[in-house]
Amino acid sequence: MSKHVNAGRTSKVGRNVWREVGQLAAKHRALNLAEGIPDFPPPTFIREALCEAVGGGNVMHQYTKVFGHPPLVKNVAKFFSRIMDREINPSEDVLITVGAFHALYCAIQALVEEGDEVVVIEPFFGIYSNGVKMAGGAPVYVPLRPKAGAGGVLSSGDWVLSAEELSSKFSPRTKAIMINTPNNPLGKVYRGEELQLIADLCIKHDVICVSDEVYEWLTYDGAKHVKIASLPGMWERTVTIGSAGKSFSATGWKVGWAIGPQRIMKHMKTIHDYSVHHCPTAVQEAVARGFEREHRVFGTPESYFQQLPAMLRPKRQKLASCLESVGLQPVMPEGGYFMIADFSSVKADSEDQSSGDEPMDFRFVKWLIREKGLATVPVSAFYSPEHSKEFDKYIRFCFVKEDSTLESAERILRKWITGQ
Ligand code: IK2
Repeated sequence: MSKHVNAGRTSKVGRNVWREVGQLAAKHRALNLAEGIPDFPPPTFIREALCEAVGGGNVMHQYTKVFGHPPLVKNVAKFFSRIMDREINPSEDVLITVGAFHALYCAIQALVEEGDEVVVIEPFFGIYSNGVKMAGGAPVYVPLRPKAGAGGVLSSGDWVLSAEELSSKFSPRTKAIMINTPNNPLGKVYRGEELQLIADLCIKHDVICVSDEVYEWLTYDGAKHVKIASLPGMWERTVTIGSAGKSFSATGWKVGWAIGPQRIMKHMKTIHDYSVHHCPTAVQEAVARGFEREHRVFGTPESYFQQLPAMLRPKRQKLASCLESVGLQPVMPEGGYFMIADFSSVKADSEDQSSGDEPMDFRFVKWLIREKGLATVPVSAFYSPEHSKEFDKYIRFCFVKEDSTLESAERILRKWITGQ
């Protein structure tokens, strides 16, 4: 027999729910409220910037600097210096990556080694746990749970951490903690005091915080996005990650960034250097121009970072009202562009999805695609095996969609549940 072809790390990762749902949705030509992909185009100014970049000189078609195209690095540093109210050094504190995904990969690979523990708050985006496991580390999970006694329509703000549980997970082996605010899939926007609790633990145990803030502009109902890196003592131990795909509704461009102190960034740069090396030049140029414009119009209604949440607010309401009216209990997100809903009171209508070993939400999602032509995502996929059972009565809907798409989803749900 030949040797194993794979390295052990490839066997450490769990199932890929995105691929499973995506393939089934394509097979059944289902309406897609599963993936976090806008079905409307990015704003005109940034599309024009890309056309200009592509139509520009030869330099736009050749390699640029390895750690980021200079205009983008400069503009990211300038923009976030203003947001974070501190001088961000473009050549030391910023790394441009292939989407936020690659920034997460570089952070994990740079920080985590065999035997390290990483605290991962649930629900989490898949690479947090799989990335840590592939690096030889051990994820240690802490779930957000609905507050005891919270009744009526829940808000994502009603989902909280237990301070005791969280602090019990820090040990001498803890290297890092991974947080996501606003959170995918829940929409939770962490309050200042919740971030302060995390910050205090990081400082006490000398732990690095990887803060995934790809939905930072998308907050509703007065919720304020707070950067944990801006809390006292946290700049030195935080990597803040962002995404042009999410910020400018251009997910296919795959431009992301990591911002942090040079003592961490230099190691992330090493991983970047020997994984992708360069990122594509023209899209970086376009994003650089996008940031230049956003810096100019920041805080005015002209700013896309204000326009996008303003556009999404009624869509969020539309989806929530539709879900409620058909008996799916939504958790109102205070941020991001996803909404989870409890389907337990309607599941009796779909008996054929109640058999087999799969988690209830996986079966329900597959049934909904196959029988009703609507694609969503099972929420237990965002939890560890030890906690997933507690959360398998929820599915995730995405509302960064045209109104007509949301109306089609509403028609499907109404027809199924109310027969009208
Ligand atoms: N971090 C989070 C929390 C994300 O949600 C994403 C984007 N992926 O979401 C798709 C989905 O849940 O349907 C990323 C990081 C990756 O961002 P990027 O596209 O910039 O790599």
